[in-house]
Amino acid sequence: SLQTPGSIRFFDYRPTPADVRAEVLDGLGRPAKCLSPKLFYDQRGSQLFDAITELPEYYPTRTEIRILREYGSEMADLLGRDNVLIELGSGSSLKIQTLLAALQPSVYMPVDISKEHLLESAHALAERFPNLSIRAACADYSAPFRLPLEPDWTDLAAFFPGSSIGNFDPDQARLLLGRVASLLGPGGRLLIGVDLPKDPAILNAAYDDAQGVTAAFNLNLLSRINRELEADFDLDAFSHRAFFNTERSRVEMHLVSRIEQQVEVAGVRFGFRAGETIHTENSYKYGIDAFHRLAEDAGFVAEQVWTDNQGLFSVHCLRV
Ligand code: AVJ
Repeated sequence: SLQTPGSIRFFDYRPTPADVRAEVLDGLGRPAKCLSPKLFYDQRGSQLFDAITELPEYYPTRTEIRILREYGSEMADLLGRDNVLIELGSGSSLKIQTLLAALQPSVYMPVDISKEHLLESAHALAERFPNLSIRAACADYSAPFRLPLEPDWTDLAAFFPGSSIGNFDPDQARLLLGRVASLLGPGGRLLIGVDLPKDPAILNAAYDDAQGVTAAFNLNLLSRINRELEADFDLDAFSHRAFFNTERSRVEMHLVSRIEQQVEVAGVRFGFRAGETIHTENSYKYGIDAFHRLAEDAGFVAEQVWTDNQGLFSVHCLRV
């Protein structure tokens, strides 16, 4: 571990960098072509995602923050204070800032796959909360992961905002929640943001906004592949498609080939029929009962749930 100034300690578990080449070739080689949504977040993609969170149509971010502000002290009562608070996928740690004053953890442990992002936001947080002890862990929580926990720390809580759980298929989501439950141990609490099913028109607009920011976010995947894998995707020959799949309760994002074409990626040729798609993201939406079932299958007990007054988004408190 590396000692940085102030109250920050940094632990690098060196998440193995995704083998982008192998992943892309595997996804494009399947009968139903797909690419992992993890690949969205290069530098430009992360900027575009930040822009998405400010769009009028993209309700999740601002709605979740409103819920956290409104019910922060109730959440703190359930999560407990003076504990160790782990945040999964902390990113720029914006949401936790609305909760820190209420939660008053003795240790805050942001976990993120991006080292730069993690260090930058840990330093910003240390300046705003000079008395907070921060243990930043660079790790990939989508696979089994280690954390810098001390054996005598028994009072653990976790925060998993943004409905990021919705990017996993239900089976993977159950596995991930199960790992979090065993990491927290008996009595541990998880505060988790979950987007709710709703009028498809609202969902379709949220993932296909009028300004085309989400379209740019989706298409940026192809620019990234062009740059990193010496590919020759013609971005004008693909279009963004997003829709709510009611049967599976998920928003799907695709890149649709406008024409019949061939694309070369890392020396391999892929044919596209006109109208053929690359499936780039699922964003599952769970009603309260459906999420309770998932959480209970993973070893949690549902303790409390808060929503906004329009029923757009939910924040659950779960107990191990
Ligand atoms: C980062 C998974 C919460 O699914 O809403 C936003 C990503 N994709 N617009 C989501 C996303 C398109 C986002 N999450």
